[in-house]
Amino acid sequence: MAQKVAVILGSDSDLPAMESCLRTLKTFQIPFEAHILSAHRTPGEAHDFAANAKANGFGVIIAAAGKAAHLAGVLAAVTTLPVIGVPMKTSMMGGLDSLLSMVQMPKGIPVACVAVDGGENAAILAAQMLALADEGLSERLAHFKDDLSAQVLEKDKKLQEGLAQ
Ligand code: RP5
Repeated sequence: MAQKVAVILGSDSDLPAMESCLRTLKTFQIPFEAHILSAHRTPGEAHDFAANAKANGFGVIIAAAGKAAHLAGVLAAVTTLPVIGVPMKTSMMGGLDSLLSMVQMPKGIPVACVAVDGGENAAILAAQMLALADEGLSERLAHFKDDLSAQVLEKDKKLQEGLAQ
């Protein structure tokens, strides 16, 4: 059975920024669960989820959090699954607090950190990880990248047509 992705939100206030992540996982037909679990408000539940995630059929964990965003690191501390952190935009310099909290993990416990509010890229990166052992998913990713290229080439074509007028 295909491995699932776990999307952990530090708060329900993170959900609007993470809708694109959930939508992208659906687009790639990746089974996932989404949960609200906080490193500081529900530390026991967050710990237990990550510690049991591999046994429960998850292949990747995506963790979205803002401000002192230690959620991804706390989850990564108790699992060997790859953890992708999504720093949430905040009122402090556009989310620099969240970004540094995630990306500056001390050695030994890595977190793969995407851009501030980069939920869509987190889903694509998770897809690429799972695609290592899933040929169908690998083909869907290849089509996705072909589509991206085609869109850019079409835009360039229109630009050239406009410039020639
Ligand atoms: C973090 O604090 C959450 O991930 C959220 O981004 C931020 C604010 O949370 P709320 O006060 O809106 O619940 O834990």
